[in-house]
Amino acid sequence: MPVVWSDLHGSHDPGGEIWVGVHTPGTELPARADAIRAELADAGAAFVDAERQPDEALHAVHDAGLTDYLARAWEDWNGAGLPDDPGQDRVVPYLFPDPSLFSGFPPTIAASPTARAGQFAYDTMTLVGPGTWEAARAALDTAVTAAGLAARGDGPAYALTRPPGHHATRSAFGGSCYLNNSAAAAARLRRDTGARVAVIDIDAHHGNGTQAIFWDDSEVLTGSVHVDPGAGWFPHFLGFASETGRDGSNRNLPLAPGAGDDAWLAAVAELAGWARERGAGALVVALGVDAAAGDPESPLRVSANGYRAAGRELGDLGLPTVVVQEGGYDLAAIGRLVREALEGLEEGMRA
Ligand code: SP5
Ligand code: ZN
Repeated sequence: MPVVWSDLHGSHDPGGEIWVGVHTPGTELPARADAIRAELADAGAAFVDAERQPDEALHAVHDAGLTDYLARAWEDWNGAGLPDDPGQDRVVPYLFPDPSLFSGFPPTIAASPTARAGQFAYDTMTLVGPGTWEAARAALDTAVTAAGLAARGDGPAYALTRPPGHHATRSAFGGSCYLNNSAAAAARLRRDTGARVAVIDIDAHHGNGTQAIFWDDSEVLTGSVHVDPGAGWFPHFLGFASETGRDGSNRNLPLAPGAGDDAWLAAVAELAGWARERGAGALVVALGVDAAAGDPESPLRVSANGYRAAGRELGDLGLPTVVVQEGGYDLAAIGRLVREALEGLEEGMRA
């Protein structure tokens, strides 16, 4: 299947993560996308450059407040001299305008770039540097380009997106995500096919941003299998089975830490069956490969064969399909894991 790609991913280097106030190295690195690309090139994949999409593609899933902020965040931070004083070369929030502060009225946009960051970021780990906006925008363009190809009906397409997207909501960024690539792909599939779209998220973490974006939309089904937030895992506050969306259009299947192929594949099959029963006519697979045993960001223990089997299960739906890259942080393994998932999907479609 075509692999849609943008060189601009490399202009985003978050330069680490600030976690509990400590600067840690972080795992969402430019080398991730390069490792996946190298493995798919070895497998003989055809690469297609992402096409710049109109702003409508962005605003189908994001408020202008967030996109206007992100587009200027680095320049404003740099312009205020913050890399020199106090010596912070990434945009980092320090103050979060909790709704309880405001007696129901909306906060004004803060004048200081230091405060403004907390108005749009919901964590301290998702840092903005000089090329972050260009890369995030290119990742969304990549996903939407792939969705356009898949909607033509000549087979599935894979969007090799970085930075990832499924934690970004309509109006806030976090979880290493800035713009929601999978959601933008779903919106494009919806527009081009007119069909009900299912987003099936098999990243190790709950796809909270995608859930929130489509919560009220019964024409976009959102399902996610992930490590149980109730066992202490990101995104902590969301991803519980009780979150069913308006009209039951959302489905969460949390798994215990340590769960492996059997439990995980049963959940993937459950989500696939649910999408089929509910009349999905097009599919987005939010493909995180961080559920693999050995990934540093999750305690799930899925194997490479498990990813291949998940691909087969989802391919067997036989729908116009776009696969969008989300997480996956074990640099030595992620290329192979993605390849297995994509080959499994192609096998499932042929079967
Ligand atoms: C797209 C995606 O997979 N995002 C996952 C973001 C989860 N990051 C949670 C990080 C939680 C703190 N990690 C501390 C690591 C200490 N070694
Ligand atoms: Zn993840």
